[in-house]
Amino acid sequence: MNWNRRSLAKAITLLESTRVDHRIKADALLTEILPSTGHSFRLGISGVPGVGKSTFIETLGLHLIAQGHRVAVLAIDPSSTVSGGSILGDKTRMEMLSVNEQAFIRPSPSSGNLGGVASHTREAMLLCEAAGYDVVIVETVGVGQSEVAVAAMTDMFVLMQLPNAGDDLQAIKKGVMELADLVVINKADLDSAAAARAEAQITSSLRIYSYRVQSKIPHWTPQVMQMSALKNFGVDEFWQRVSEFKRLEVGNSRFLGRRQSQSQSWMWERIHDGLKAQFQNHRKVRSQLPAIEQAVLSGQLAASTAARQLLTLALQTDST
Ligand SMILES: Nc1nc2c(ncn2[C@@H]2O[C@H](COP(=O)(O)OP(=O)(O)OP(=O)(O)O)[C@@H](O)[C@H]2O)c(=O)[nH]1
Ligand SMILES: [Mg+2]
Repeated sequence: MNWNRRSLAKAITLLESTRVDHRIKADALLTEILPSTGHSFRLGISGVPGVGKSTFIETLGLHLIAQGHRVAVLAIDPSSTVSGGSILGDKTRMEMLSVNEQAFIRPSPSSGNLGGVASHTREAMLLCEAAGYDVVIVETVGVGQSEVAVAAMTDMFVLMQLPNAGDDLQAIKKGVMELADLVVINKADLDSAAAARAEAQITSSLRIYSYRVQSKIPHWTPQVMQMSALKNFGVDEFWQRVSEFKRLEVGNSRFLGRRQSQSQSWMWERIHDGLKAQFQNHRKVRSQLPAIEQAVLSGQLAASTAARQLLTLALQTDST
């Protein structure tokens, strides 16, 4: 297939459609392109609003394009699933990258739950790979579960922090820290002493959180570095670290292992979501649900018994 940015954008729109005939076409397309996917480096980037994600991705993207790469940027914005609007992926703040022929920028799908949005983004990532983008960046704001979703679809997960983060460890949620392969302290130009403090503090907390077993096989351990995306300081070093991560993880087969387990979890996640949707739409379930739920609330029926009754209804082959 011959792709340009317009046909890629149209194909992604097809993937995001909820129409049944579109979904059939989209699945056929995914199956067709699958052999040409997987050849990119998938980089996840997360951080609180204003940390400098857009500034960094623009600087990094242009840097990579200058080296001959083609860069796609996809966004998962948890707020868009609530408001229907997209605060991420704003092209205005990646002005130079968005007009570059070697870049493709796509904002977050603006409808559906996080699971659905994440699934669309994964599929969009496959399309970008088939279209020849060899670096795919998936961006998310550091709120809610979206970081888990991004870490679960990328080869390397990067958490961006502000220099003051180390002072009170405010934005550093333990769970998110555990996901990070690399923590970048951005805006180091504003306060170098604070950035150095943050680096030391985050380095020591990473050691605490890091539960990775010691092994003789060389492997990557989470790292911390300083950067100024605005002043283009540290961006070169960032990519060197990414390359080192890739070299090590490909060498010890963890790279492939991570992708395989991601695909497997993705399949099961979609099965669970699909079953749940079918359950909720099942005619008999819908008609019985209010009464059964009420019986649970008033203490007449044990919750587990209610669940079994509803599941029995849903699993009856006659779904009319
Ligand atoms: N001094 C300094 N300012 C920066 C740096 N990186 C980004 N900024 C500024 O910080 C502000 C926010 O940057 P963005 O790149 O829009 O941040 P973001 O993380 O994409 O924010 P959201 O899209 O709202 O989540 C802008 O005014 C940038 O110019 C940096 O390294 N140093
Ligand atoms: Mg932004």
